Formats: sequence, C-alpha cells, structure tokens
Amino acid sequence: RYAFWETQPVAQFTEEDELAEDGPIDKPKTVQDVRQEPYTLPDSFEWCVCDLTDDAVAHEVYELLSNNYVEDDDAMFRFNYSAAFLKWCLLCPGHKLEWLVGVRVKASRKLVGFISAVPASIRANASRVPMVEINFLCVHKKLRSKRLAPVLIKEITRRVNLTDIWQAAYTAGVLLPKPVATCRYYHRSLNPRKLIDVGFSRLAPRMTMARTIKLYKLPDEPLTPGLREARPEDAAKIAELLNSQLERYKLTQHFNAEEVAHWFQNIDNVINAFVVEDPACPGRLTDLVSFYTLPSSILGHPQHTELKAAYLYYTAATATPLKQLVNDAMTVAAGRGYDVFNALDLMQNDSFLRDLKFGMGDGQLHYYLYNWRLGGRGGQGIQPGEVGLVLM
Ligand code: MYA
Ligand code: JJ1
Repeated sequence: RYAFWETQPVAQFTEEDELAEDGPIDKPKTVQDVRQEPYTLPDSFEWCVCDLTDDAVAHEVYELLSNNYVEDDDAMFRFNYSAAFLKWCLLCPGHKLEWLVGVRVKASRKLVGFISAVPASIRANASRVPMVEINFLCVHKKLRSKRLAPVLIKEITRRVNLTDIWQAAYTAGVLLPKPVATCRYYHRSLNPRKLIDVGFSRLAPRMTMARTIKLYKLPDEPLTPGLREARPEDAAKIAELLNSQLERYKLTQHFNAEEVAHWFQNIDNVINAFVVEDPACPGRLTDLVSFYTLPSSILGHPQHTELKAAYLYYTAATATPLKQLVNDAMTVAAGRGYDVFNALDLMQNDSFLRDLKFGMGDGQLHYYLYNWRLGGRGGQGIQPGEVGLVLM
C-alpha cells in the first residue's frame, strides 16, 4: 500500500485500463486553483530556497547529499555528486531558484531536506509537454520515516503548478506507482583491480587479475577520426542531430540550442561531450557521445574512499558506429582516471553492451511521469529500448 502515492495523479498498480489514452490524469486546473501558502512542516522545521549560485549554499546541499543520498542495496557505495555538478545541473536554462527547495532545522539552520525541479520539454509518444524533471529528493538519515518526503513532494508540486506546469518526469531506484519503464544499470570496468578491491565487482571464475586487467585494457587514444570536444558554437548543429535521433523513442526530451549548449559542454569532472566533425566536410557534425561524472563514496573501506564513475549520457550516431563512439568515450574516461563506465539499457545501448564488455549491475532505474498517462501495451509501459530520456 502507498498511503501517499494513492492520493496523487499517477498511474496506479490497481488500474488495468487497457484502452486508456495518453494524457493528463488530473482534471484540468489553472494557476488560480493553486494553493498560495506553502505546505506546513512539523514545528521545528522551515522552508528555504537553496540559492546554488552562492557557493556556501551549494556546499550545504553537497554535504546533505554526500551523507544522505542514494546508496546501493548493500550500502557499500553512496552517490557523491560534486558541488560543481549540482550547480551545472540545477542552474540550467530556465531554472528557478524557488524550485531548489530546502528544509532547515529552525533552531540550528541545518539543512536536512532537499528536492529540486528543472524545466524540460518532454515528448511522450506524440505529445510534447512542458514538464519539470524532479531530482535530488533527500531527507537526512536521522529524520527518515517521518513522512517529510510527501511534504517536500507536495510543496514542489505547488511551486511548479504556480508557473502553469502540471506534469513531471522523475526516476528512482525504488518501486512506486507506477513505472512507465524499468531500465537496468550496466557497468564496464576501467580499473578492474580497484573495483575488485572495493567489492564493486569480483574476479570472474577461472580468471587471474593479470588476465582481467588485459581483458579490460583500452587504447591510449580514441579511434574515430574527427572526434573532438563539443564547443559552444556547435550547439545548433548538435540540437538538430540529437533531436532527429531522439525522434525514434517514445519517451524523450527535446533540446533547443540554448539547452544543448548547457547540457553538452565540457566541464572537467562534471560533463564531457564529444562530436565527430566529418573529416571530408569541415563543419558537418555526424555524431555525438557524452558522459557525466558521478563519483560514489566507498563506505567503510580502509584504503579507498571514492569510486570515480562516468555515466553515459546522450549519444547520436549517424556516420560512426555507436559501439565505436562509446568505446572512444570509455577510452577518454580510462585515460582520465575513471574507475568504471556505467550505462543504462535504454535507447539503442543494447546493441553495444555485450561487445564492449559491460556487465549487468544489481540496480534498476524506474522511470515515472506525474499527471501523465502513457498508454503503451495495455498500461504495461514501454520497453527500455523505447526510452530516450536520461536524467542525472
Ligand atoms: S529519486 C532519489 C530519492 N532519494 C533517495 O533515495 C535518497 C535517500 N533516501 C532518502 O533521502 C529518503 O528515504 C527519501 C524518502 C527522501 C527518499 N520518490 O518521508 P517518508 C515515498 C518518491 O516517511 P523517507 C528522486 O530524487 C514512500 O513510498 N517517493 O520516507 C526522484 C512513501 O509514500 P507511500 C518516495 O524514507 C524523486 C513516502 O515517500 C521515494 O523518510 C521524485 C514516505 O515518506 C522516492 N524516491 O524519505 C519525487 N522514496 O506512503 C516525486 C520513498 O505512498 C516527484 N517515497 O508509500 C513527483 C512530481 C512532483 C512535481 C510535479 C509537478 C507538476
Ligand atoms: O552500482 C551499482 N551496483 C554495483 C555495485 C554493487 C555492490 C553491491 N550491491 C554492481 N556491480 C557489479 C558490476 C560488475 C562489473 C563487472 C561486470 C559484471 C558487473 O552491480 C548499482 C547499479 O547497478 N547502483 C545502485 O544500486 C545505486 C542506486 C541505483 C538507483 C538510482 C536512483 C537514482 C535516483 C534518481 O534521481
């Protein structure tokens, strides 16, 4: 039973309407219908806006998340988003500081809760809908199970509704009503010795460490002629390339040139984006590959404290085989000291995961929509290969 989620305009596990059409779940509302006052927090807490342009505040959000955010099922690793990463992904085009919602202890001003929204143009089947992407929901470990999360969710919903936006997309590792898709994480070792040392992976049967290291060795340099870092002036061309590739998916994001310039730039240890410029035709961009940096803290290991992980972000392959583009991205990451390269089984990633020596992880990622029904196979949702949306 989901006491909170049963009250929300999301698809429920109990409904089996095979004929339901795509569209909003709630009755239509206007900004006038939205409650003006913030939701009430328990007495000792207060709302705050987390102005991430202020480095001191960015550091407070960083500290909350680094100590209290998502862990794997065995609590061996915890996501450790950097402050620079949080600024990049939460201060994106169209961001609103009121959507970076914090909860503080009144007496001490300590930040103990957070949730964020950023705007995105999402396409679900044939409909392009202005939505927000919700991320970084976090409640301090000492305040768990006190029903603070539903208050954070209702408050951000209210603040988003006040801007006449009524839909949201979000992902979570936990099962909630009701996923539109469920993807799996895959992992490709770049530094197998360290991954084995820290318990992220194991030596395969009948394999030695030396053979394992050799198995995962990558070239010194990318192989694709014309591969180079994306630059701000590439934005319009990348937008065209990317949006046209994303047309094939049932759930995806549409990027304008300004958004592309933000999401596909190069910031060391935050985001890296590469394009292939046709060597025969200067200025013609044929391919895109990108990854973001999300380290994990290694919990309770005597020697190692951090796992440096790259996560495959968006790709668009029109002239170079996707497999080769991703191998080049992994080559760059290995050269820059990353320990592991992660990817989900969405878009066309199935086509390279095996050949590029990815192994299936123990984590899942469920995709959700708020106040939007996505029909698909009698309410059973869409396949990972039909998902063209990557959130941070
Ligand atoms: S996913 C990442 C979430 N963060 C973490 O996993 C970090 C570690 N965990 C925590 O910080 C806490 O455990 C959290 C829950 C804060 C997650 N998404 O306060 P509670 C439901 C949605 O007593 P706590 C991400 O960031 C749970 O089923 N709901 O529990 C995307 C129960 O409801 P119900 C969740 O453990 C977030 C209720 O909360 C999640 O102290 C998208 C219990 O509340 C979860 N990940 O705190 C949010 N986990 O009774 C939705 C538990 O029904 C956005 N719950 O079972 C919706 C769109 C809003 C905008 C709409 C605009 C139009
Ligand atoms: O990283 C994850 N799993 C790792 C570590 C497992 C440690 C024990 N639980 C894993 N390793 C095996 C890799 C191996 C490499 C060589 C080839 C064979 C495989 O499986 C998992 C993902 O798989 N991560 C998590 O569980 C973290 C949480 C994921 C949910 C994310 C929610 C995101 C919130 C969104 O906003």
